[in-house]
Amino acid sequence: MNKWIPALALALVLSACEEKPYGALPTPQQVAWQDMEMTMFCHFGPNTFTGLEWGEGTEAEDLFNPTDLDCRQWARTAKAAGFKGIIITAKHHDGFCLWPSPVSTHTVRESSWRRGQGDVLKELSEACAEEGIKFGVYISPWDRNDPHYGTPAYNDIFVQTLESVLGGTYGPVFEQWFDGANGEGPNGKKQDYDWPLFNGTVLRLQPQAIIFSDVGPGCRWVGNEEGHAGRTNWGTLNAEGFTPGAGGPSRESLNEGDPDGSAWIPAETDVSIRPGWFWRESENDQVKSVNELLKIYYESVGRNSLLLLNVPPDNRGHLHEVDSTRLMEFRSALDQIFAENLAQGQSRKGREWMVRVNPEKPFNRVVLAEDIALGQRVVSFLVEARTADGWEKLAEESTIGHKRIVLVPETCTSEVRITITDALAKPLLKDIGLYYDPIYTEQ
Ligand code: FUL
Repeated sequence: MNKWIPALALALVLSACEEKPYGALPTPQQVAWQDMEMTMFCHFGPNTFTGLEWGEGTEAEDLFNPTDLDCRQWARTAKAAGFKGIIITAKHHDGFCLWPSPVSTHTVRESSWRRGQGDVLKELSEACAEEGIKFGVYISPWDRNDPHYGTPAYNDIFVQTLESVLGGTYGPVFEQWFDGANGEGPNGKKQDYDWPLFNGTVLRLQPQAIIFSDVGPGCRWVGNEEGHAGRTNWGTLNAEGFTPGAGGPSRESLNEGDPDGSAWIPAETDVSIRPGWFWRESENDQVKSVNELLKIYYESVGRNSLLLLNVPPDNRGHLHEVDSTRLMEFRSALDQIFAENLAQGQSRKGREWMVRVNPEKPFNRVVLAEDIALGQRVVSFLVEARTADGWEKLAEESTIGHKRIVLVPETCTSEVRITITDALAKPLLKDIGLYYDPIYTEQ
């Protein structure tokens, strides 16, 4: 007999058992992106020295003068806190470039910082590579400095701006962040952005990059800057006909996604650890508490979203000690909460999953995960605990996606039942976990 026949038969049997994908699917890059779960945002530039949120674009280049830039400290801190990458404001709305852009005269090169030889992108990309975390960039299309802004020539200049960052000098860029802001330039005009051209340029130079904008294509804005994804949150969205910024979908759609969305565009939750996006001395005592950070974690990562937490470097070029200490406290809280999975084995019958638990050990968090590579399916589910009088409802919730953390009352039981009450296709749970959080208090 041909020795290949049994192997072929086995392959056929295996493929018959394979689950079929459903609906819009993520690319492998989008699956890897969502697995990162937490990334760090660094807003840094002239605003760090002026206290403004939106610089005018007329600031003297010499204003940018970090006294002790230490990108290794940013990368080390980010890594120790569990962030898998850093996205830096390479160019914010004021137009100042943290690298010597060949198409701008408003850059680090025109400043006296390091005698005009400095390059923040170079230092940060090298520091990220050394620490083994990823490097990403925010390049604002809105530019309050460029004299061409508001004319068709600006779109080509913006392409050259992108080329100088994404062309290879700084290595792989995991995410390109496009905010939708479209204000007036120095001549009082607004720009008609050529999004297909901008997105095409990013993907030509960095084909693996995830492009963030209000409507993707790689990931979408979550619809608020407070750190909350929708309790219902689909990774899919109907983005046709929408553009980033004012032409975007409603904030509610961005927050919840669309169950029948034709494209996989998952939500990214961007929020600052401080009141502002940029560092200010006066806000050193307003860094979010561990409890606030845990709430944000539960309502972003725990609701099928990636958390992009802004930790803005200070005017020395350090992550301030108040922020870095808070991040370590946040990390140790997460480590403590998720140290022990109290689920002791599970079995499945149709749409019901039974999970055994040691009745001596309380839990108050239920963590569920779908296999998103095959599409997001679960519309609603029920969590119940076995009691002497039958099943007691602990929670009734909607979507799951990459990860769903359900906060339930502190419970001791021998068995937990998860029932998928509605699904777009056969539900596929990849993971079920039960944990005990002794730290977070709901407010
Ligand atoms: C917005 C900007 O206008 C804010 O300054 C900040 O950078 C935020 C993350 O994105 O579009």
